[in-house]
Amino acid sequence: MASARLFRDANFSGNQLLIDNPGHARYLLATFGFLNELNFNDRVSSVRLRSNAPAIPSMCLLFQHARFAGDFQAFAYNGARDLASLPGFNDRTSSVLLVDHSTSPDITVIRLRALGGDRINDAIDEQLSSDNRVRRRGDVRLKFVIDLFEVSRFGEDLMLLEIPIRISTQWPFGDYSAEIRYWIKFFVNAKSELQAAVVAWGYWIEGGLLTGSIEGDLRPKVQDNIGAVESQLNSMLLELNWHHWTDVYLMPGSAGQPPDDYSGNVDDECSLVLPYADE
Ligand SMILES: [Ca+2]
Repeated sequence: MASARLFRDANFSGNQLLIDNPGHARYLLATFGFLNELNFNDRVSSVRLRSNAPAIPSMCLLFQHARFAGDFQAFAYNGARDLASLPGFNDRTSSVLLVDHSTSPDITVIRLRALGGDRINDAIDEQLSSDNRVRRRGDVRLKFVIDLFEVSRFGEDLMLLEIPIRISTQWPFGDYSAEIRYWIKFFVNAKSELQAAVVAWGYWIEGGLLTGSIEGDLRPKVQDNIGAVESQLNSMLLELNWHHWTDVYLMPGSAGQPPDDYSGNVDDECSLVLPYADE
């Protein structure tokens, strides 16, 4: 098993809460609801990490917000590790993720935002250009998502592609802000190539008098674009077939080579972990 014991106070004192991953699942989720119910939301001040499988690089990630969002700190362990205090993260944790990494000696980590660069914004701008009332109002965001329970994908690693847009309307109504969202699943196909599929989609539109009519317009477009988003992603992923990938999974932020500690913000980057086996 791999586990994290959370303590209310520094130096392993005060009330404690055990989070256990007995079967070495890739991801073990301790949600906001779970922490909050047991009076541990924004209360964690020290942590004991334990694993009885030293061959498996384990990691404990503390997140600032519910739903594994916001700032996070990732702590690596493969035996016993004690965090007597949490500098910069004291009393902030609102959800916790335990990760057991691949045991493969050969792993490549790819940071998707860094890899895609401006091409991601450019590709989206091209898709939006068919409608002159719609334009992008910021960078396209790539986010790690692990609990999309709304479509029964709790515990599955997905990448949220979030496109902030502005929709102009007729005078006197002004502009409306909106966001288009696609949730992406990465997988390795029978030829050991990396591929991606859209498994869910959605949108948010600023509230107002025209929200309903904007939605009537936007909804079919978001749905119609699924194929274009998938083919653009897959053409970008073609560049990554320099190994025979055996698996793929996601980590939030700019992950290092496991089992390195790291930290960041979920909104900033999303990393692919790719074990491989070359002939
Ligand atoms: Ca918090």
